[in-house]
Amino acid sequence: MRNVKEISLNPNQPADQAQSWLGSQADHLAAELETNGIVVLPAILGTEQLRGMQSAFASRLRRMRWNNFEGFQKTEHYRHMVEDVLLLDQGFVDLAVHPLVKQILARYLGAKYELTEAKGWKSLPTKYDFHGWHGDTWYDQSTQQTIHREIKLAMYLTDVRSGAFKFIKGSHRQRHPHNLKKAEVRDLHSSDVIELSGNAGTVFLFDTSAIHRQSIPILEPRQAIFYAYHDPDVPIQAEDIAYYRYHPLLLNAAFLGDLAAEDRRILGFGNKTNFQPAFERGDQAPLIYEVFQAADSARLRIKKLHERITMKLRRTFRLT
Ligand SMILES: O=C(O)CCC(=O)C(=O)O
Repeated sequence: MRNVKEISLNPNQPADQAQSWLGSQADHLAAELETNGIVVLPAILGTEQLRGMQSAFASRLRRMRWNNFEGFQKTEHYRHMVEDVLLLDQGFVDLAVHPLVKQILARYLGAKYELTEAKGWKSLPTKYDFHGWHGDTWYDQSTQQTIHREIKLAMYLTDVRSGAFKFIKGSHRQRHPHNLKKAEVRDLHSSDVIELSGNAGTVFLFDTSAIHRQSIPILEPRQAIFYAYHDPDVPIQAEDIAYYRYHPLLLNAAFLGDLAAEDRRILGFGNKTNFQPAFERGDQAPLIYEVFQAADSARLRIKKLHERITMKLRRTFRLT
């Protein structure tokens, strides 16, 4: 596997030289992606950019999202999910449409791909095996014969020494993606396993049809983001339509100042293919949600009452 430090981007090169250098790096990295199903990129973000992304992401991890408090979503025990990270900081957008990333993706996915999901999460320390070996299911396997291409870009926001991303080299595009059964896991060859520990800022691309997982035990919290790129015209599997997983990206106008036409396409500007008008989730909100809502309404009423009584007392006794 490529050592991250082997290649570095040089901002002082003349534009045409830089372009051809970029092209040859992209050829090289795309070939590695094609062979192994995974490739680590050179350091493509500056320290300041990384810091901005880390602190914006951390701000969403302080509490669970509720009412007018932004925060993480919690739908499982071991991960705090931060959806729609492109809203948070310029660095998340710059990473999504970084020239080297785009060139590799164009080689691997063709000319029609878009960024279809941009989220991240904090994995909590545990020894429990909460999410085993799998390939990512996303397209409708009941109608699609083709193993469709999807690439995830992953980036660590914390230094990762345990709970690293784990991947079976060369396992991409062999079968339709699925969760592996025990017998399939027993047949995996340990010599093909790549475990990707690395510092905050480590960026890698992998084909999501390949067998992968987060390794356990997770000894310290890990923060990472994962972007999914695929052709938006490929029919999505039913459960992701029901959840509206691949909703058009939520973007922040402040970060969209310098986009080229290609970037706007990649970010899905004007593409309504997977937009669901007046979308509402089909499942019922849990009872605890109703209880919190009632408790918060009571809190607001008591606050208002308290203000009115205080005002009245002030007027009666002419207090200031
Ligand atoms: O969190 C990890 O390292 C694994 C990520 C993963 O399995 C996925 O994105 O499908």
